[in-house]
Amino acid sequence: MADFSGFNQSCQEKLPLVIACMAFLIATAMASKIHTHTFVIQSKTVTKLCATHNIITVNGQLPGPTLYVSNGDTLIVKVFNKAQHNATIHWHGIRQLRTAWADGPEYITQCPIQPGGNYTYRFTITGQQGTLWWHAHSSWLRATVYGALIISPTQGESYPFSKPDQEIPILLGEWWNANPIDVINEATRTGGGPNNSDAFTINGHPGDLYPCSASDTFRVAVKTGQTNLLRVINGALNTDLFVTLANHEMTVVAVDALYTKPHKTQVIMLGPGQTTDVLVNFTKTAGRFYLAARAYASGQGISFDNTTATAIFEYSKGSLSTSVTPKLPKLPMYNDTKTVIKFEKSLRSLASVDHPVSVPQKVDENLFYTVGLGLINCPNQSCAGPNGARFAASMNNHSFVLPKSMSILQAHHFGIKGVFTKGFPDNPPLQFDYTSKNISTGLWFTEKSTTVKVLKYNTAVQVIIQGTGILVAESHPIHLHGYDFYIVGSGFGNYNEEKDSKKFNLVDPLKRNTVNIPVNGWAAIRFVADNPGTWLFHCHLDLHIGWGLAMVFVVPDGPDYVSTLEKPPSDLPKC
Ligand SMILES: *[C@@H]1O[C@H](CO)[C@@H](O)[C@H](O)[C@H]1NC(C)=O
Ligand SMILES: *[C@@H]1O[C@H](CO)[C@@H](O)[C@H](O)[C@H]1NC(C)=O
Ligand SMILES: *[C@@H]1O[C@H](CO)[C@@H](O)[C@H](O)[C@H]1NC(C)=O
Ligand SMILES: *[C@@H]1O[C@H](CO)[C@@H](O)[C@H](O)[C@H]1NC(C)=O
Ligand SMILES: *[C@@H]1O[C@H](CO)[C@@H](O)[C@H](O)[C@H]1NC(C)=O
Ligand SMILES: *[C@@H]1O[C@H](CO)[C@@H](O)[C@H](O)[C@H]1NC(C)=O
Ligand SMILES: *[C@@H]1O[C@H](CO)[C@@H](O)[C@H](O)[C@H]1NC(C)=O
Ligand SMILES: *[C@@H]1O[C@H](CO)[C@@H](O)[C@H](O)[C@H]1NC(C)=O
Ligand SMILES: *[C@@H]1O[C@H](CO)[C@@H](O)[C@H](O)[C@H]1NC(C)=O
Ligand SMILES: [Cu+2]
Repeated sequence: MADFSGFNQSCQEKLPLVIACMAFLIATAMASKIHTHTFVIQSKTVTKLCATHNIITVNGQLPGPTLYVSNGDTLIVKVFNKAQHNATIHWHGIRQLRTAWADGPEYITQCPIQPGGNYTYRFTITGQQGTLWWHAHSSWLRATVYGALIISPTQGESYPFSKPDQEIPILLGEWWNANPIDVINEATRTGGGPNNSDAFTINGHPGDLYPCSASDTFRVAVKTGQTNLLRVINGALNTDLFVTLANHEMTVVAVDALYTKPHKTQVIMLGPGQTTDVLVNFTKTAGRFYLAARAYASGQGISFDNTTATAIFEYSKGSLSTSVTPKLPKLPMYNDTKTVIKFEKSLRSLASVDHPVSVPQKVDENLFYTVGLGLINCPNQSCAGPNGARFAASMNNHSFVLPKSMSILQAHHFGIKGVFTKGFPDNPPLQFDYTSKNISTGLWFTEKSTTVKVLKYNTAVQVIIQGTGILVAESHPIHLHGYDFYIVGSGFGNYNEEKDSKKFNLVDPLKRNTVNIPVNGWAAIRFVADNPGTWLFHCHLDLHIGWGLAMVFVVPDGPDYVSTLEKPPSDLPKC
C-alpha cells in the first residue's frame, strides 16, 4: 500500500471536505501502484572498442534498468553499493515533493552510500508524465550508472497524440577507454582539462562506425506504416549531442517530460540531462537507416570527441540482412550554433486544456547569475591549466565546493551551522562586458565557497542566466533539481533588461528542467518556489559541476502539510 498518511492528515484538517477527500483517497489508492526495485551497484567486465574494461553498473547492465511507472505511482528503490566508489542515485526531473531526501546529489541532499552500504529511495510521482531518467550523482560515476525512467499518464488518461505503435528509449552515453573516475581524478590532480572521451553510445552500444563494434550496434526492427515514439535522453557526461535519423522526419512532442506543440525537424540537439520525445512515421517499404549522434561543440578552440555513434533502424520486410549498408544522415557541423538556436526557438509548450501553462506573470525575486569558467591559482604556477593555474568554474564568481561533514539538507533541516553560508549574491559582484572576446585577466580568477540562496516558500523567481566569455565562451546545460521552469527568453550577448524583458514569452514558453544557455548569450527562466528542500542548480556537464559551476537554492517549509518536508529516512547514509 502507498503511504496515504499525508492525504489522511489533510483530510482531517478540512472536515467539511472529508467526503470528497475520502473519494479522492479511494480513487488514488485504486489507480496508483507501488514499484519496488533493487539496484546493486557493482563492477562488471565488458568488451568494448577492441578491449576489455571493468565498469561500474547497476545490476550488471549498461545502461541500467529502465523503470516504467505511471503518474501517481510510488517508487521504492533499494540501492546496495557493492562497488569500490561512493555512490548516490538522482532521479533526474522528478519533483520530489516532500521527499528531497530522495533526490540524490551527494552532499546536497544526502551523504554518499559508501562501499558496502545501502539506502532506499522512496518517492511518489506527482503530476508528471513522459521521459525522465536516473543517474549516479557522485564524481563521474554516471558515465556508466544511468538508465531511463518512463512515466505513463495516469490510468484512464492518454497522450496528447495517437498512441504510437512502438516506444523506443534511446539513451545516449559517453564512453572512455579508461575508468572515468581515473580520468577526472587525473585532471583534478593536475588542474588541467581531462582526456576526451573515446566514443558516444546509443543504449550502451557505440555502433559500427567504431573499430571492433559491428556487433556492438543497437538495432531496431520497424514496419512500414508504423508511427513510433523515440524517447531520446542525453546521458553523455560532458557533450551536447545532435541526433538525426536518415531519410526520416522527426516530430518533437515533448522535452524533459513536458509536452510541446508538435514540431517537425530533421535534427534535434540535447544538452546532457535533457530528454526529447519524437514521433517518427516509418513510411519506406524497405531499407536500413542510421540514427546518428555526434557532438555540438560550442566552445571555440576546445578539443572534443568528434566521433559518431550510430544505431540502425531496419524495415523488417525483406531487408534485415546486414549486407545492406545503412544510409547515413547528414549531421550539422560541430559548431553549428545557428541550427541549435533555430531548433530551440521553435519549441513551445503544448498549452492545451489538459496541459495548461502557468507562467508567473510577475516575479518576487529577480536574480541575475553569471555562469562560466575561471581559474584558481596554484603554488608556483604548478598546475596544468592556463598560466600554471587550475581550471575552475563559477556562478556569480562563487566556485561551489561540496560540504564534507553532512549534506546541505541535513544542515538546513536540523539547523546545524558551519556547513554552508547564506547570502549567495543576487547579482554578479562586478559588472563587466560578460560576452566580450577580451575579458581582462584580472577577472579570470574565482574563489571557492559553499553558499546558498534562501527563497521564501511560494516566491515567484526569475533567474537571468548570463554566460561569460572568461577563458572561453561555451553553451552550458543548466539543470535545476526539484523544479521545472519556464524559459521565457534567451539571446546572444549581454542581457539587456530594458529591451529583452519586453520580448519575453509569457504565453506558451517551453517548460523543462535543463536549459542550454546559448554560447556567448543568456536565458531567462521562471518558477515558483513551492517545493521545500535544498535544490542544486548547476551545469550538467560533469566537468563543470566538479569545477564549481553550481549553487543551491534553500526553500523552507510552507504553511501546510503538503508543503512540509518529510522527516529524514532512518537509513539516510552518514558521512
Ligand atoms: C543495509 O545497511 C545497514 C546499515 O546502514 C545494515 O545494518 C544492513 O544490514 C544493510 N542491509 C543489507 C541487506 O546489506
Ligand atoms: C590520458 O591520456 C594520456 C595521453 O593519451 C594517457 O597517457 C593517460 O593515461 C590518460 N589518462 C587516463 C586516466 O586514462
Ligand atoms: C504520420 O502520417 C500520418 C498519415 O499521413 C499523418 O496524419 C501524421 O500526422 C504523421 N505523423 C507524424 C508524426 O509525422
Ligand atoms: C577528429 O579529430 C581528429 C583529431 O583529434 C582529426 O584528425 C579528425 O580529422 C577529426 N575528424 C573529423 C570527422 O572531424
Ligand atoms: C565552424 O568550423 C569551421 C571549420 O572548422 C569554420 O570554417 C567555421 O568558421 C566555424 N564556424 C563558426 C560559426 O564558428
Ligand atoms: C616554490 O618554488 C620555490 C623555488 O623553486 C620553492 O623553494 C618552494 O618550495 C616552492 N613552493 C611550493 C609550495 O612548491
Ligand atoms: C583588450 O583589452 C586590453 C586591455 O583592457 C586592450 O589594451 C586591448 O586593446 C583590447 N583588445 C581588443 C582587441 O579589444
Ligand atoms: C572574482 O573574485 C576574485 C577574487 O576576489 C577577483 O579577483 C575577480 O576579479 C572576480 N572576478 C569576477 C568576474 O568578478
Ligand atoms: C566517500 O564518502 C565518505 C563519507 O562522506 C568520505 O569520507 C570519503 O572521503 C568519500 N570517498 C571519496 C573517494 O570521495
Ligand atoms: Cu557548463
